Amino acid sequence: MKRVLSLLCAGLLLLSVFSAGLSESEDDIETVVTVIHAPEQEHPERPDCFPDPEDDFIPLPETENYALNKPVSAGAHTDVYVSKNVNDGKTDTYWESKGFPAEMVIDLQGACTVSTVAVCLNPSSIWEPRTQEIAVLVSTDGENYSEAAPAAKYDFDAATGNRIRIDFEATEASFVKLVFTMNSSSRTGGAQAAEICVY
Ligand SMILES: [Ca+2]
Repeated sequence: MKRVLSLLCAGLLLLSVFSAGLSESEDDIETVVTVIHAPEQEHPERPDCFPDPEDDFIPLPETENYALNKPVSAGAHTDVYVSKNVNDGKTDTYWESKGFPAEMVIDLQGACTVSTVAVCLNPSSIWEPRTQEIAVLVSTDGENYSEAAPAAKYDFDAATGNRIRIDFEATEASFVKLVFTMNSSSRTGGAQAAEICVY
């Protein structure tokens, strides 16, 4: 019994010494916090040797894109490249028609004054340059269309954002129809558009 008590006392002594050492070392720790405020920066900055490729992109209007997420209708599509990809706001999804001519109708769901249509492809440079022939027609009732911009050939190039814009005289429209009649790409037999925007 005496031996047990001795061991217990020795244990308590060791524990108290250890605790004292621990609390002493905690007291020795100095906490140093340096607060660094980042400078006000509204735009990303890049060195001159890395020019922003978007500087050369064809500019699009900054006004509302009336076509975004509106109902669309088109003829047959290729593979998984369905018509609703054409105005989902993403340039990495696209519509591809099966053959020509290919019509794409966008229901603006109400009368809008429109004067620009933009057609975008994926801006990645793996999309090699191509030319597509496109006409723009407008309608207020979805049945009777008039030509806003006659069929013309437009060059798509990743160097300029892989997008084109078609400007025409401002007109009232509830429906905008694009008619594609040619695509120079050897990789497809149809029209291609990642986004069609209407301003
Ligand atoms: Ca898309």
